[in-house]
Amino acid sequence: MSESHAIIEDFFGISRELRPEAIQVRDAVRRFVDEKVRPHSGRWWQEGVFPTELIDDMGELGLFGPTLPEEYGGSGASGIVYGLMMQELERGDSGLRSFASVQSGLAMYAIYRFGSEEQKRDYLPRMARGEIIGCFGLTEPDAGSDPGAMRTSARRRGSGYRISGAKRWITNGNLAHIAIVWAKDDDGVIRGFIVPTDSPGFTARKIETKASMRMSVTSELYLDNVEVGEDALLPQSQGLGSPLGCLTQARFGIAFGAVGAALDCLEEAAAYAKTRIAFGRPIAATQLVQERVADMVSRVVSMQLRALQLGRLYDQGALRYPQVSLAKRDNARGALEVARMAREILGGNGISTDYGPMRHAANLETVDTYEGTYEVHTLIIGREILGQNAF
Ligand code: TGC
Ligand code: FAD
Repeated sequence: MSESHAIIEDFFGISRELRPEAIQVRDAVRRFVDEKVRPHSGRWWQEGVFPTELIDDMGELGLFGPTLPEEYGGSGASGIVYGLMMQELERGDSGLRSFASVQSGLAMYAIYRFGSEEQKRDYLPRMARGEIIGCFGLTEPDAGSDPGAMRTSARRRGSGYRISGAKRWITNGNLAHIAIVWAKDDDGVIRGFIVPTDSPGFTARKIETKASMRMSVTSELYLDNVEVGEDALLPQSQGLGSPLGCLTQARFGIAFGAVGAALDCLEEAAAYAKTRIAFGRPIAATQLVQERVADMVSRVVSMQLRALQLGRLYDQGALRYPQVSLAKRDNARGALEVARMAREILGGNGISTDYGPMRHAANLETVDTYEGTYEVHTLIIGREILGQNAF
């Protein structure tokens, strides 16, 4: 990392608050992203390609399920270490972080938190190595912000279940070997199921029209009378609180990930401003560009402090989901604002994927929306403070 990048990242001395082992992990993931991702991310994004060849490396780096105990393939990492991993992946591209978020925070966490001992031993170590990829099917064509309105059903049939329904906007859908599918049982209670994606009646269709998150695979899932055994049910899952509990894990990672995207934009814009000459001097020497840069640094510092405190609460076992909502809401929006400002500083070059800001800005439109929109998190915070449900 160049000296000026270090000044930007540590403007408020964040690294001084991190344990040496956390810095070691952060820097190892940063090296991986610098060497294997950033040189190619613009092209992969343009081509709409997810680099599946990196999955083994990501498994070896311990990026899947890091907070889980070692017996299930994790490393018992702290929340802060998990967050820093997501930060560094999102420096490369939000789609790369999404891949890891879904694998770890959604699919693996659902099995860890709601699965049987047998399911945990069967799936988690292989998922930690990246041998089995998971996706998480909660959203439906007519139920996004309000997942309780889902229509997918799991009807009792003999000793198993028959699942029917459609899921939309599912990250990793066409890459996954298993889908965690949320469905209503005969009593209308939401339960989670591990559904192998090669089950008869299961189809995944890639959504090809995205102008955001182009490096990530996003799919529609169709389940047409998919038969699964009793062993597919996540036995501890019970009600909407179960999938929402998984979202808390992934939203936590997004709060850190957004910092990575913002840092990448800010660093690129600052470097560009120093070398781009207009009216006979570097644009960095103009007051308006300096004001922009100060605004960007200010937003990044706020985001870093929010993420760090969120990580501390996680590690103290004191984290509450409205706090995660606030951090996800404001860090996703903050990163989007930083990316747009960086794009402006790069002028015409700013709209090209030869540079990062436009790609990050386009991705961050999704980050601002998925895992609960800005408005949904606003209402979660409002409900927490005011005690009134305004959904
Ligand atoms: P509500 O009554 O508020 O809650 C039902 C039960 O769930 C509990 N709960 C939570 N528990 C843990 N974590 C959370 N974040 C929780 N939020 C709520 C709640 O305490 C209650 O428990 P209990 O025991 O009292 O029954 O339910 P509601 O129907 O009013 O809905 C609330 C609302 C709108 C906040 C919720 O439905 C919501 O969060 N909607 C947004 C949906 C969303 O975020 N979907 C994301 C899909 S996954 C995704 O986008 C992956 S992106 C890929 C990537 O990360 O890269
Ligand atoms: P809607 O719920 O239809 O909302 C539309 C608009 O109305 C939004 O602005 C919303 O904020 C607003 N709105 C809704 N209700 C209210 C209210 N009460 N008050 C004020 N405003 C309101 N889902 C998964 O399950 N798994 C995944 O892996 C996954 N990956 C995704 C990947 C991508 C690239 C994208 C784009 C989405 C992904 N999602 C996934 C879905 C995502 O979580 C939803 O898109 C999101 O929760 C919003 O739901 P919706 O799109 O149906 O919007």
